[in-house]
Amino acid sequence: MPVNVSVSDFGTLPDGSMVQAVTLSAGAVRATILTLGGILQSLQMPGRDGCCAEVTLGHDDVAGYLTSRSYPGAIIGRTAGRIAGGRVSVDGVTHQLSQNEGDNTLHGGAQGFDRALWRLVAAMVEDGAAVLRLSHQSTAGDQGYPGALTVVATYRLDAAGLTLALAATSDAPTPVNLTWHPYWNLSGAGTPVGDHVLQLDASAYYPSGAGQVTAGAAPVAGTVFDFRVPQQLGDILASADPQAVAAGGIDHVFVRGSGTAAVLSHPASGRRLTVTSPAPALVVYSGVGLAGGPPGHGGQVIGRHGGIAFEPQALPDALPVLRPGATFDWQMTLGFDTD
Ligand code: G6D
Repeated sequence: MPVNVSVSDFGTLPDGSMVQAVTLSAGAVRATILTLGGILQSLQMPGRDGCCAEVTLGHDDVAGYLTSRSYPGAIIGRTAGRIAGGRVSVDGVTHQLSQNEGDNTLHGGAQGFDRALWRLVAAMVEDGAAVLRLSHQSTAGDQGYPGALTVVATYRLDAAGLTLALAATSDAPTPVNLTWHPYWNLSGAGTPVGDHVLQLDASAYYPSGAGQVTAGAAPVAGTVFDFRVPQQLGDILASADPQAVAAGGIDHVFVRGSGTAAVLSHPASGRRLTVTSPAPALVVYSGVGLAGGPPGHGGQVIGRHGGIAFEPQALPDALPVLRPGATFDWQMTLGFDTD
């Protein structure tokens, strides 16, 4: 399989810094990643008709990413999800984090990892794969978090698919719960994902409470969130189930089993996305709040439910604390195939 890596300038940040774009290709799959936020800006894959379509939501300029409130394609940190009141306690000391969603902290605060300019460490062909390595240094006190955190992100594309691996180390105890936030629309047309079919390896989920801060886990059996059997997304997005109505669709934490985390398919095109990760939880977000954001690829209007995100992460009631000498490892692998 032909594998290639190329680097180009994408655009400048308000302070004049250049954002670079690195394109990894393996066969008919092509991924473009930005040094801004480690963002997956584009993913092109073939369908039944052979031609390649854009299947991840993104923007064609830096302004789109700085304007968006949906974290399209971004590496999320230090802590994914919501933290009530933005307060975390580490070893008995309470830290007030950046509160960027009312009183809560969402996805690492107002200037989370999605807004950082990551350092391009290496872009190369290695062992038959197209590889990109980025790094980010989050200083002590960044967004209110204790300790200085160093993160290395490694994207790897080969015949097996696209893997993102994250490795973090810290010089003091700090909460860490990293994830990745690409949105997927396998139609390539940007139409709502109601025509996609989803299967999840999850027998429990966390119903959302006030402010979308989750309470305890509950079985999916007997609920519209039972995706152990494949379901058409349109059925849940239009469901009268109180949890689906309150979230406007799907915006829930699912408790992972030991199998493939998620399989998303688009019967009309034959495209299928397979998600695997060792993380114990998977947030599934059906893009409830995507409408009204900046234009997508080629000026495409991104509407409500215009994409679906799968965010492997820690369980919401078990926020990991990383201590000096340890490494926080996280990984997600995406398989792309066509029936
Ligand atoms: C995550 O679960 C959250 C959503 O609630 C949020 O709106 C989105 O990120 C931007 O998926």
